[in-house]
Parts: sequence; C-alpha cells; structure tokens
Amino acid sequence: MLSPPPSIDESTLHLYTYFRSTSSARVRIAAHLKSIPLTYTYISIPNGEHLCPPYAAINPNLTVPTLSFKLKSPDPDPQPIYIHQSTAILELLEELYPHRKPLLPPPTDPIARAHVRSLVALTTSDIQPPTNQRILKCLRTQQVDSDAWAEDLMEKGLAAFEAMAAQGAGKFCFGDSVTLADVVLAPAVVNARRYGVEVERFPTVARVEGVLEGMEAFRRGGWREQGDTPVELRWDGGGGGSFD
Ligand SMILES: N[C@@H](CCC(=O)N[C@@H](CS)C(=O)NCC(=O)O)C(=O)O
Repeated sequence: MLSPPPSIDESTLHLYTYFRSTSSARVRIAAHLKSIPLTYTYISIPNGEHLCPPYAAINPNLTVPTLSFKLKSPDPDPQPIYIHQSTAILELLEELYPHRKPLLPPPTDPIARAHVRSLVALTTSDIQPPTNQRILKCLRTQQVDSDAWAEDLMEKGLAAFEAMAAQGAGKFCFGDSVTLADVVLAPAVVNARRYGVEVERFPTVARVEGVLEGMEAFRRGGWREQGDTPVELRWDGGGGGSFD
C-alpha cells in the first residue's frame, strides 16, 4: 500500500536565487502564479557565491536555484530538504499544489501534458545549458566568441520553440491557460534579447511574451523586482539588463 505524501511545512519554503538567473526566475514565477509563499537567500553569481563552501554544501552542482523546506514533524527542528534542479522544483510545486493555478493540463490529458513538457524541456535542457555562464566563460578561455555562440543557440532554440508552439498555442504557449511552457519561456526570451536575438521574427513567441509581460506573477518573479536587483536595474531605476 502506498504511504501518503509527506506533509511540507509551508512556512519553511525557501529559495536560493539570483535575480538575473533564468532558472531561478522559472521557480519564482511559478510560485507567484500558485500563491506559494517563498523566502529568499540571494546568491551572487558574479561574486562567485555559488562556488563558495557554504552554498556548495547546499547545492553540489554549484548552480541556482535550490529549494529548501522542512517537513511537519514532532521534532522541533527537523533537517531541511534540498531540491536542486529548477524543473524538479517546478514539478514538485505542481504535485504539492495541483489545484492552485494548475500549470500542466489535467492528468486525464497525457498528450497535452507531453506537449507542454516538450516545450519545457526544449527551453530548460536544450537552450539554457549550453548558454550558461560557466560554458560561456570556458569558451572565452578558448578564444571563442561566446556572445555569438549564445546568440546562435538561442536563436535556433527559439525557432524550434516557435515551430513546436505554433500548432497548439492559444492565448498562451499551449492553449488558453498559462502553463509551465510560459513559465520557462518568459525568462529565456529576456535573455535571448540580451544576446541580440530578434524575437519578433518568432510571431507566436513574441505575441505570448507580450501577454506574459502584462501578468503580475511574471513581473513579480522577473529579474527587475527581486531583493537583489540593483536599484538602477529596477523598473523605476531606468537601467537596462539581462539574465544569466
Ligand atoms: N539545470 C539547472 C541549471 C541551473 C543553472 O544553470 N543555473 C545558472 C543560472 S541560470 C547558474 O547557476 N549558473 C552558474 C554558473 O554557470 O556557474 C536547473 O534547471 O536548475
């Protein structure tokens, strides 16, 4: 017989995040959509805080985000649990809170769920990893033009996203309800623009991005409104900027 899922103490949900991180933004946006309260620890990637022993002990992959929480327990101080990958965190939040703004089509429609998951995987597994900072840094040591590399891969990735999404898109990337595909797309588009990708070449992507930009959860989870966003990069600070 299956045992019931463990009960999370919601007041302990905590995210290790960096304001420019696309992977962190996914989780922040999903949490806002689902009205899940998160507290934050800010990990500065430019300052190398993700490489330092205190954070390395929390996330051996040396990346943000990490979600931590505690289980409800008679023990007055239970050990924290850490989840390290943004897609695992998104799926966990979906499974813990399936009725608060579902971000996947219902389990009765596994094909629709697979379409959304395809768009998520394209963005999180194919576009982001080879354009991550650690890769770009490594390329620069080999005298490779890392900006051109990132632009090329993001452009090709968004072209694939456009072709895949165009079939099933409605108001959002898949149908007329916001899904995880939108949650991962929005930060990826901001980052692509930074590297010079002309997102308007992809009409579905550009149209959906316009819708997402107007949604409070995307604004509150976005890079300009975080506790570690420098003042000059905030909406009212007049600065430009980008994700990593
Ligand atoms: N697959 C990981 C990727 C996480 C990731 O690459 N995070 C970036 C920021 S978006 C990072 O921490 N980069 C640090 C580095 O490149 O050294 C996830 O989805 O959580």
